[in-house]
Amino acid sequence: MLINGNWTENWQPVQAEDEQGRFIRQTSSFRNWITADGQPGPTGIGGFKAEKGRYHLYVALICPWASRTLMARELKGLQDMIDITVVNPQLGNQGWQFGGFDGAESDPINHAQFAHQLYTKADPNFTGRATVPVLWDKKTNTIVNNESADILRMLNTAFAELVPNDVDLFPKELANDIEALNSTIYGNLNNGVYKAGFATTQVAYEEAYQQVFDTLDMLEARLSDGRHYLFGEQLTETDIRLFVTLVRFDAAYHGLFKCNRNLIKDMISLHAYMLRILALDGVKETISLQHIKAGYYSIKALNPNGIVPMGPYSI
Ligand SMILES: N[C@@H](CCC(=O)N[C@@H](CS)C(=O)NCC(=O)O)C(=O)O
Repeated sequence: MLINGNWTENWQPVQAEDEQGRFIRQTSSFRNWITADGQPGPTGIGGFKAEKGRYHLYVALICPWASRTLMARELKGLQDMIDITVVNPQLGNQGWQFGGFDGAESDPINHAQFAHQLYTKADPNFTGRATVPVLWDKKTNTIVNNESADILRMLNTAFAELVPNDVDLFPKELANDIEALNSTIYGNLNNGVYKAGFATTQVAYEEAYQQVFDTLDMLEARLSDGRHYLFGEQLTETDIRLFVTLVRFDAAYHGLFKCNRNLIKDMISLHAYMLRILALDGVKETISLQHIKAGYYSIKALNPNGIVPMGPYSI
């Protein structure tokens, strides 16, 4: 991580934990929003007007948080508005690196070697982890936002005038229900699998494992009435937030994070739902099982020899 703008190589997957050995995730630091007219969004300051080609998205294909933003970019048809760069999926002693892996690219904008250099360019005294996704503004040379939940939501509306699109990932009438289900899915599942994987005590692991599978059971029951998506026939941001975890589950969380009661493939409705979303235009292009496996299984603290499992299956 960076401390006052200096990189320290003492990287640990567990960022913080409570007295019971429970994993705690860092909160994001850049919280500005791209808006249609450049006015401030719900957090941060203004000045980030939606303009074609002005913004750049740095992502890792291993990363479920980055993957949310990539899916929104595809589903909202913003490929020509915002370019992307994919980092190397293996986290090294310098964190995320550009290039050096099949499908990983060099940085065409800042010519950085590591993602932490984007953070120090934006803030020379930055303290914190250099996470992806990073939404970069080429005009003012800074990070607009590094919180995927914000990016997912701003991409739903910011470019509406430039790229009219029927897809509404955050319909007003579902706002409260979306917030509530997002929160359950985030705590118990999106982050819950990390809590299981990075627990440092048996009790913290078992608690997280239980929450993961209780939530999967709840979602399996919800989807078993034949609905297409979590809220019926309309795909929302909650579906994106669930999908990115489901699609990584069997390849990474089941083995590496010890969430091994069953595979998603064994849950009939959830599996069908996952495949339904995977089949939407552009979604498959945002998923790389090769990056997912190589990335997760490169976490030395959990897999010291770096062996990448061959199974359980490809999608
Ligand atoms: N709150 C952030 C979390 C992003 C995050 O934790 N990304 C992970 C990759 S999946 C990361 O970059 N980790 C690097 C590190 O912790 O040093 C978001 O949702 O955008």
